[in-house]
Amino acid sequence: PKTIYLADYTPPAFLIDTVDVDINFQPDYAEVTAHLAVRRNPAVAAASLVLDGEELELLSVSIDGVVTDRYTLGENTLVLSHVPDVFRLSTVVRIRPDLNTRLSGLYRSANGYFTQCEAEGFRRISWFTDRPDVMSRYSVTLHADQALLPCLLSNGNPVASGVEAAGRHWASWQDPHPKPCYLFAVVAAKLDVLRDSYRTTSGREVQLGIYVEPGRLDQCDHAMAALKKSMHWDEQTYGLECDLDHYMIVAVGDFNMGAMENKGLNIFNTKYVLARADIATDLDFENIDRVVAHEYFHNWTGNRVTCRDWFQLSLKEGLTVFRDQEFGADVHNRQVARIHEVRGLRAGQFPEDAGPMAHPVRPASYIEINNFYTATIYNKGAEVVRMIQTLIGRAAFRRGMDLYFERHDGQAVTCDEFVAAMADASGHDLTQFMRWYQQSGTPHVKASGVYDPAAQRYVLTLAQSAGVCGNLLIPVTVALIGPDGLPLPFEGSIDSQCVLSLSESSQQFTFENIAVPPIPSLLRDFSAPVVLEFDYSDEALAHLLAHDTDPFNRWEAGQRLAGRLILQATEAISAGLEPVWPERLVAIVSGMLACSDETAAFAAEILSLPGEATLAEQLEVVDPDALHAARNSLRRYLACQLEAEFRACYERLAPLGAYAPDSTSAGRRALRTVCLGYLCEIDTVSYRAAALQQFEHADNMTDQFAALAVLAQGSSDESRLALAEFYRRWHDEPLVVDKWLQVQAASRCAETLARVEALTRHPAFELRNPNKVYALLRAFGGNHVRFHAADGSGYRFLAAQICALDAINPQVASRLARCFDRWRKFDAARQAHARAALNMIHDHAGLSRDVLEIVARALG
Ligand code: BAL
Ligand code: ZN
Repeated sequence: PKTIYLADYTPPAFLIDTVDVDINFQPDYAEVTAHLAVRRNPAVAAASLVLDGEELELLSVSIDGVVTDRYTLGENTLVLSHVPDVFRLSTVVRIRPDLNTRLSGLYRSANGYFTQCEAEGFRRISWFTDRPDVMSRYSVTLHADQALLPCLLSNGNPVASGVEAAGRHWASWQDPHPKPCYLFAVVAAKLDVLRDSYRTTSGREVQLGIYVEPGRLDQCDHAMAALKKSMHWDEQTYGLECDLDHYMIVAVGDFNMGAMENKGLNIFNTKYVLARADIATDLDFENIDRVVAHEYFHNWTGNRVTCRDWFQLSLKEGLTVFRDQEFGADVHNRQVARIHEVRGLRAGQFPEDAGPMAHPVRPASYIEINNFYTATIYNKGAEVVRMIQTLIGRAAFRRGMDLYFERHDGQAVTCDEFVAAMADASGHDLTQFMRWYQQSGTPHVKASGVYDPAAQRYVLTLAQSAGVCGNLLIPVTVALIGPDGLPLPFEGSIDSQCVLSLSESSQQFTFENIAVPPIPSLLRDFSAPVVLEFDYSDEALAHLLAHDTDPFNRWEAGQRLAGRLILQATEAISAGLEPVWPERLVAIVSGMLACSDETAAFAAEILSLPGEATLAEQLEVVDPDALHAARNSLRRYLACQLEAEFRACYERLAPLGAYAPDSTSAGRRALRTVCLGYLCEIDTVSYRAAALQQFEHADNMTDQFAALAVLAQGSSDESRLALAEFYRRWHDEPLVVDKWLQVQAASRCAETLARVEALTRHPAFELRNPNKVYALLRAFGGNHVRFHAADGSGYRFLAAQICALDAINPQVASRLARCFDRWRKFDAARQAHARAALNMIHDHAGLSRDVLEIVARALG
């Protein structure tokens, strides 16, 4: 397969000003007629127009209304030589949406037809120059059977509709905004709709609609509220108003991604729309808020200003994730939101950045662009945007956003243009900062401090690891915590903290008039996506955990302390010794259990130990069994030492009334779940009975699923009973069935692999449905101790599933293949098993470009 390089970018040779598409849905095919107003780009000298197409049955090509055969059909190209400078190109193709199992382009799902065009799906619908810097005005007409497919939707505004012979109907839509073809969408389906409206600050009335499978309107209220909240937030925070008359969200159960920001016609995975207290957890409610907001925010950051090419993907994704993070922090719990972001980054992005798929926020090359919708583009990209805000300040950042839209509204641009707007609006030189877009890998920052009591001076030295592009500009937010737990004021500080700019390989920062020896609180609020090394003593960490005024760093101190102890215990267990746990922890945990309702969510985070995949990154060679045993041993130790406290806390946090998804009640539930988890480590009948009691009597999915998840970690009768009952109750709710699959695939039980294998044959599982694959197979691939089984059984199982899935849906198969990323972290025997499994995938006949790129890099 061909590698595509950023350095090879050239502007499009032809521009397409308007696109008129007509799609005629027939029982086993669709006929697509497209009329394109094409004109030569005067800036580019090229003789031929090269169009992209995939799996299109070409019926005719016309130029200015005259049918022509003067074209060349390549494997995935249609080349027209010697075309006029300005002309109307018409093509007619036949496509087979019912056979499209890749879910890219136009495809069938349970209630009708849906599209997904990002990144390169439009070429599976019609011949086109499928690249984001070709922007056109679209008119769309759809024809279909009226009874089977009553809703006919596309981008923009409905302009006309009518009936046709034989029980068919048609509808036309016009999108006034020029857009790249990746934002094109149509839906032809039988759906119910929840309608509402929103009046913008300037008085535009926007009609809102959420379209779902018939019978599910009672699961749409939360998404509608989230949409209105996001619209308001973007007006308040960035002065950005909705530019549409119609904003529609359509939910579909078969969808490769989470959701898609098509102009005015967002298509969502049902997972991020449907919610009701009895079927969705607190986390589901919060994720819906975030994803609805994310797609809405794309309307400006992505749609009004889009990407010049796919190497710039983070221009829209990093920025939009940053915006949805800030929205989430404002409407939920800012401290806990930041902790979740960093947990996610460490569990997903840091390993990616240290593995075979490491790439810069702006990659230099790719084989398959769908493989680059990654944690690096999205989450590290968001951290990069956040660092700009930290360096230049919130007010200047807002000015930078205004300038970005002033300069680039309606354009397809690059990351350089975004950063230039920030630099110009703030007066900061961000030249060095651009290296964050060019360099892969997680930087390490080494810090050390020296206190001089005579001079009352504290000197902090910060050093960064050298990267291939040179030193980065790293914002390090710092405070100094005194022995009494109070932050020490110092010159130049605001609220006793400051942002240091680390730009050289090593720099010293001097703090004067420091009367007592401080403990530095470094990288506050996780001010940069780096690994911070500072030789904190256990006492210093306990002090920060108790007193740091930065909540993130309080949590961080706890994670550092627990992580250090677990890694020491892992070493001991590997050497055949029993781990020893210091008593200090007991008092700390006991203190956290005495929290208020308002701080319960935060306490739950402190009491949740770092995960195995995150800890594994700190080891040279990972022994997953020892790591797993060490982490569980610490959980059991704390549970035994603090049994009464955990029990009292669990009882104190019993539900106060009917379920509400607000953050305070969610925090109570989160901490109660943590307590139940610790208590069940003691593995007595009475705690399993308590979990079963919670499972049976919960009036909401959060509590019910939490109890199930705790029980599913064991193989007790209670566990079997709860799993069977859960499926009996919920087998008709696909999203709840996903939870049932996921909880079994994530179980630490020795028989998990056998159970997962059996579940692949269960009627609840479908290899064709991405949500089912993610719930069962990807969850198993993320089950550190079971996927990395010493005998290689986990690797062999997943490799076979990847090969089978690749023939159906390469995009999803390729995501599954990423579970192998860190195979080189393990011992030689495990590596041999993983290599054999990867070779088996690599040699599989007919392997897609998608999976090939991942596996070749892994074997690289
Ligand atoms: N643009 C792909 C889906 C998303 O990030 O919103
Ligand atoms: Zn996005």
